[in-house]
Amino acid sequence: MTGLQLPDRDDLELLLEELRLLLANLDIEVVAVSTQKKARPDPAFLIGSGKAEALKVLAEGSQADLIVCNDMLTPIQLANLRAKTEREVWDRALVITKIFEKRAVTAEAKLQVELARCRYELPHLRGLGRQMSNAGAGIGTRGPGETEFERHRRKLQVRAVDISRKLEEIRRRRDSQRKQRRRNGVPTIALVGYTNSGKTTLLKRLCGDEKLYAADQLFATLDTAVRSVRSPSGRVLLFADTVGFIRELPPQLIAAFRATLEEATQADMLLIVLDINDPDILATYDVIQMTLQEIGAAELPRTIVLNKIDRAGSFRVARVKEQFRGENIPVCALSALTGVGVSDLWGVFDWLSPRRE
Ligand SMILES: Nc1nc2c(ncn2[C@@H]2O[C@H](COP(=O)(O)OP(=O)(O)OP(=O)(O)O)[C@@H](O)[C@H]2O)c(=O)[nH]1
Ligand SMILES: [Mg+2]
Repeated sequence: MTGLQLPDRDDLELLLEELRLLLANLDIEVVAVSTQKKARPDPAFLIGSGKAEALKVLAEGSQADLIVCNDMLTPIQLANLRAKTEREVWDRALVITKIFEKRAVTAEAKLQVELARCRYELPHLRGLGRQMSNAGAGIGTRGPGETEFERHRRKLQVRAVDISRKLEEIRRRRDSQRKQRRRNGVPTIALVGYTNSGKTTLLKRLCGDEKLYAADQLFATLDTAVRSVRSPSGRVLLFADTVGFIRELPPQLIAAFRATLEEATQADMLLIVLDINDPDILATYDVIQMTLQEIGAAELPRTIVLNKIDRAGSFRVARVKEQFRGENIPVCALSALTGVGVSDLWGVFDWLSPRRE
């Protein structure tokens, strides 16, 4: 595993720790870590070329088959690192995409992941194709690899367009369902937050549907699930579960999961679910803010849910609540797993009414 310490990056440790966890979710064990301080990424290797050489030695010494880079690699950097280290090389975006591939169950999730994969591969193919044709071609002739690459590239392009069309249909269907709900006067509340924070567990607790899948793994949920719930005061509310966020979620995935994430952008309120035991809870909250901004949901009314209080002491609960007080947003501390504190949540929905068209 390798990563760059750039001047504007103060969370490399965190990113690497998270990358280790992401890899564990693919049953991959990290045997060695190598980082480098640099003013800016090297265009050829990301890390310096000497460091790339050292990485090869490190990989040999620790018998690593795979090199995983925390930073996003350009097609050229990826090809160069592969050649230099004689190892398979992945970047963070590819690791996350692979977990999504592993978790996708429904047809929609599979299509979305495949689209993200196509969009990830296309620029890489272009880079490789250029390299191959430069290597073998004389002036005015076609490179030996070019036609093969071109064929594969065109196939991917056609597939990407095809999937986009299917997803667009799904989006339209969802949109008209949402409009219908609004006409019926039912407000929608979307559960958003970091992966593994307990969104699905909270939805299970609220609606009692045991079939919803919650698990101690990253990206357990890749689909939206919308459930109607009757509040203690007798109001009907809709809750939408969504795909979890993570630091540096690849843009291809955000784009491909638009139909799913739109459930959040179109909601009347967001429940931002945080794990109260997260030692970097404020940094995590910032990541969520940024992701919400990217998907266009930053302006929605919100409530902060500090989850998993069954595993935190009362001092911790009070302290984290205090930290969020300045945000001027309702904060609710609860345990989705045991149900403690969940009854306090209902009050925040009292004034909620569905958006007008
Ligand atoms: N101790 C404790 N564990 C919890 C609580 N809520 C959720 N969990 C556990 O946290 C893990 C993740 O829960 P999920 O509900 O799947 O989390 P999620 O936010 O939906 O995660 P993704 O779908 O991956 O984004 C599971 O093992 C849950 O049992 C809680 O209040 N207390
Ligand atoms: Mg979930």
